[in-house]
Amino acid sequence: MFDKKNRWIIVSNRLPLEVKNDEIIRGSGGLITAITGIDSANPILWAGLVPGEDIENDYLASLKKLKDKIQYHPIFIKKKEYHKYYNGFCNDVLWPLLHYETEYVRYDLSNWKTYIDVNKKIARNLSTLIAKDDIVWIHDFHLLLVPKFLKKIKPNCKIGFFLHVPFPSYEIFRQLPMANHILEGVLGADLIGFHDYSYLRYFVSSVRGVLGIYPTKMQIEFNQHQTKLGVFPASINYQIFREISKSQETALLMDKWKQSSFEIEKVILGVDRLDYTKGIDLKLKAYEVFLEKYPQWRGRIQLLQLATPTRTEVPEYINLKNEIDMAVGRINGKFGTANYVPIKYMFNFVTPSELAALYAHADVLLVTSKRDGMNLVALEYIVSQNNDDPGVVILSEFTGAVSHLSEAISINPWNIYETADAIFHAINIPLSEKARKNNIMKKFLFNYTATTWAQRFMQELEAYKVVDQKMRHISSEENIPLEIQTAIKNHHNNLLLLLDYDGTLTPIRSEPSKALLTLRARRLIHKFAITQKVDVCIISGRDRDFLKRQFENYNVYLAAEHGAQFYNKSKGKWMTLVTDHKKKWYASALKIMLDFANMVPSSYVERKDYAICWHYRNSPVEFARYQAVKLRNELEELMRNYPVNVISGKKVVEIKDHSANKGVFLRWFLNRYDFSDKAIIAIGDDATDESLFKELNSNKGITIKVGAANSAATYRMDEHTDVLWFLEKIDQML
Ligand code: ADQ
Repeated sequence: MFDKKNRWIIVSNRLPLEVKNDEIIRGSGGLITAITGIDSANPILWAGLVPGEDIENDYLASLKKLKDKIQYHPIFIKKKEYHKYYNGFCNDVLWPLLHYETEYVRYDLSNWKTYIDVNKKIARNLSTLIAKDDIVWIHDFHLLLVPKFLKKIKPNCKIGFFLHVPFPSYEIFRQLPMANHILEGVLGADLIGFHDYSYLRYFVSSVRGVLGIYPTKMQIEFNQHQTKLGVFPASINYQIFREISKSQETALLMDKWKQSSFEIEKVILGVDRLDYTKGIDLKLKAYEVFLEKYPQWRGRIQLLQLATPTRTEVPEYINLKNEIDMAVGRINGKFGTANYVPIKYMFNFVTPSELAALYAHADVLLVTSKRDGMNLVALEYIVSQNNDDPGVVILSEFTGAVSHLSEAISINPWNIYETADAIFHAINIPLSEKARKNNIMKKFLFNYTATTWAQRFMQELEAYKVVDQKMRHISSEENIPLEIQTAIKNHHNNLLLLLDYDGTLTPIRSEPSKALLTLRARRLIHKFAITQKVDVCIISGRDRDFLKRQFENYNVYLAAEHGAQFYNKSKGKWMTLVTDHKKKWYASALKIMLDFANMVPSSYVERKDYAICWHYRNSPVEFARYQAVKLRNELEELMRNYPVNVISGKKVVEIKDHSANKGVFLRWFLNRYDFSDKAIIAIGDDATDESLFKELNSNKGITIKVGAANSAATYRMDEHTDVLWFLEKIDQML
């Protein structure tokens, strides 16, 4: 069951409150409408940036006076930094790119760096707020990296992310130079929500294309962390909009509208932020075509366009405003008379009652967005309609809302002739049909509110099984945990170290041959190897030649190919530990894989003794990926009666003897040699280390996972640099 007491920490770019002359002013916009519409029994804390210099005291004092169910947590930021992050990256890069408007994109490396810094700062700030059962819900494209940064500091905290804007197709998204960082950032979340299924599908294909991962069933595994995906269309607070639309104030305002346009028979309404994505230019063109094609309506119909000012200081937006102003002037000049204004155009903010009056007054709402994550205006219009004389919605097929508003008239806004005909059709729909349409959609919105939206999302996040709560964190900012120190001391400083290689002793490199030991790591291994008290065993998926080269002069045990081959340091000899079934499968698998290597440019086959890998990291991406799926299927089909596993890794397909397993190796190793007088510590970052951890846990050893993923290990560290710090600390102890 959903726990009503859990606090929801909602995080958005900005807090929805501004302080002006000691007064708190509420902002407007789709995200604010959706979040403030939530009526939840869970306590809500809303965190967000507040830009400005020396404003902390005033802001906090004003907040104190505010009476609100929601608590607010401001994160103060200097205006200059905010400008670079918000205008420089969010609005100059992400907003246009995510809306397919690539010609508006302006890259600036230093703005990207600021975006990273600000996301990091927010994550750090949040980490000081989060209590044990809090659930964190991060909103929108301004904060795409926060999930990763926060997960790193608070791995046990449930983190959700919701994208309010569209996610574009892979072909668009891949243009973003930092596409991989953005995806890695957001994949730190446990659940990612979208308005529409198409956005989810595009996200999955971008993850596949950019990161080379193959997500399954709405779930993505990246760096051994699972992220669930889901579709949660945002909604509005039905009751609030009904109440406002029925209020006296709204009725008075509506009368005013009626009086001011009493000769007008039909009113078409547009309510949009003045943004290039909203397609106001297309709306005006379509309206012009309508007046041309249906001259009988001239003098009897009016387009009321409310455009909300947004980013008014930015050149592109100034140009857009000029363009719209000119188009409105031209159309009014062309069709207007002394008594008739075809377009009434307002460029300002309005109060909720004024907006409700416009909604109730208009016969048709016309939405011509070129791209729109959802479009809450359409929902607000439907809910605000009077039951006796409801209006009709004409809705662009490029909005998320079109999937949920089944009775709206769907149009392609680029087809201005179709839109003109849709206007004609809409104003001629009989009342009974309009009522039928409005009732169906109103009923849907009565049941599916902003609260339902939030609860569905949070319930799914709540149900998410977060990483093992028991894993204790080892950090270079603290000391080695006392239990580990005691275990080492109890064994008189005698120690067996079981160490993975890639990602543990070295960082993961895209070129495996470049993942070499640093001087710092070499020095440590050398020091351990020469003391009598410490035994080191390197256990890796690498083949024996590579390990031999890396550890040539060190007196350490080596287990290559996940323990299939073992180097006995006292005898200076390699031995094979897996049963040799190789003859049965190796040659035929190799033949198939070589065929694929010939077919796919720049791909190659790596022959290990008990495994074969087909690597395609430098090959043409799409083609290679397609062939990788084919290869895997073919191998699984042909090898199904042999003792092998076929695994798809990062740009690699591997077939290996199934007894080549680190856990199996460890069991053999501990039986073969007597380490009973030694404390045993295993460190690894990979999925293949899990069998080793399980085996060692049952032998009372100390197991340490590197990275944030779930694991059977008892301890965890953030990254490979912490491993070196840890080993140095141990060295100092001995
Ligand atoms: P927006 O782009 O802001 O939101 P939208 O969903 O249409 O777009 O919401 C606009 C909001 O602002 C509505 O609640 C409306 O009432 C209000 N509004 C508009 N004009 C106003 C005016 N002149 N004065 C006062 N209020 C006004 C982003 C995405 C959308 C997505 C939402 C929610 O771009 O696609 O639907 O988030 O997820």
